[in-house]
Amino acid sequence: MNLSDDPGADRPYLDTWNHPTERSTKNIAVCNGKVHVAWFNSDLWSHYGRIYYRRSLDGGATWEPKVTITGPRDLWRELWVACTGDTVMIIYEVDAGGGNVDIKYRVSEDGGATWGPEQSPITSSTSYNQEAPSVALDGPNVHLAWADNRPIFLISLYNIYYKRSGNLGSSWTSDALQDLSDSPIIVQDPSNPNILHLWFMTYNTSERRAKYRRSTNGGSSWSSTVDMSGYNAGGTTPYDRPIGSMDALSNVVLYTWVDERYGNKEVILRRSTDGGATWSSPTNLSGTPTKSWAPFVKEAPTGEARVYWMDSLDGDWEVVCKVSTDWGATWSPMQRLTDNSAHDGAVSVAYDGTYWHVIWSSDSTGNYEVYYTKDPCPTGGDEDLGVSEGDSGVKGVEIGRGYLLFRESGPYKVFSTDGRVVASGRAEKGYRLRLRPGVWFVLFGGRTYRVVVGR
Ligand SMILES: [Ca+2]
Ligand SMILES: [Ca+2]
Ligand SMILES: [Ca+2]
Ligand SMILES: [Ca+2]
Repeated sequence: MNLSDDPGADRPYLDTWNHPTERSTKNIAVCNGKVHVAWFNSDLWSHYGRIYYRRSLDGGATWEPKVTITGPRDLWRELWVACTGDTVMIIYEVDAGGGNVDIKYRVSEDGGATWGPEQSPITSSTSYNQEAPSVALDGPNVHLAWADNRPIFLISLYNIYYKRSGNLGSSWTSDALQDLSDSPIIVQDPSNPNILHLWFMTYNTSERRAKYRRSTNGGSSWSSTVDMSGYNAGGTTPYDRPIGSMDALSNVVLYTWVDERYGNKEVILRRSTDGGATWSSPTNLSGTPTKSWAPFVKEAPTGEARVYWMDSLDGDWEVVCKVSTDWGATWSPMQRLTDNSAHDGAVSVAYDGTYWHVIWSSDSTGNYEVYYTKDPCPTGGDEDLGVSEGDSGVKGVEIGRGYLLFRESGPYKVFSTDGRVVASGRAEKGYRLRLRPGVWFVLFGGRTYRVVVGR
């Protein structure tokens, strides 16, 4: 679904070509069945524009009209959307003039119906750059991480900072320096809210690595830095940074980044099952010969996990995905969310207990739009996937009353609409798989079909 549908350039990341370079974007959040999405709207080559917001009150089925969160004004590249209950925060960068970047935010306490005034979480050293805000919300508690180039001993380099608020930002702790570098992502484990995880990277002439810290006491103190990649990402442009993301649930932490130790840019995963104390060895999650970029990883309480990323397949870019049903231990083959000649990317994902909600953007209309789907991975446009009972000639599968009939042999997987695998195995020609009436997604013969099984 085209959420933005506007003649301006609509992108989750305010760069010239829809290609995050700092860290993976997070422009969607889901709480209490309400889906919250925000994005930049500008002229294609300009940072002058707006931030728009849209919400759905019915889990993504229907959407209210977009509203303006800020602008038109000079903005910067990144924003972040988070929610807890009916509290929603949109935090973003603005260009305060002369290349001075500041962080601002607005909060809604009624599920996105109305929004409070713009606020500034950082009030010291504001003439320097404050960038890359990332927040975790937990009731009235706000955990904020950002990057800041205020001078330390007269040297102005980017460092990561952290601060928190216990009252939705009415007051804050002081700015707590973490470590040298940039692009933080802060993640709270909903099962263990005192454990906070900090993703960040170093990217300078001597070191280009993905890094990690954690707090086990709600942000009061932090561990020393762990060098997660242990390898310098190659290249010297912003498009070579070890970009990534992270998620944590029930002490399972999935940590991703990008480098080319496997021969080209790949999405690499390390996994912790003890809340970030110890980590698995790196594994190559993407495994494509093309450039893999900007992974977004998300876990569900069922043990299902998804990773979506953008990959330069076919010479253009596609959003692709993999599914795990064992907390990230093993992963499905890669599937395409998009399959077109446009530049598709900047994907982020939220899970609401039933559905996976996915946001990305594409220039298929010529001026960038923000797209939404709650279909599982893999999927595509509903139009080219939908088949119904009685259809014939559909790639080896026939739908009957209460069953699927396989007209060819091969491995299959059946997903419920919330993305759970409900059946899998190898079908022999003529095999009938019994399915309850309803809507299912069937992966067979390398494609996914949305099928409707009648009563
Ligand atoms: Ca547009
Ligand atoms: Ca500033
Ligand atoms: Ca690759
Ligand atoms: Ca494409």
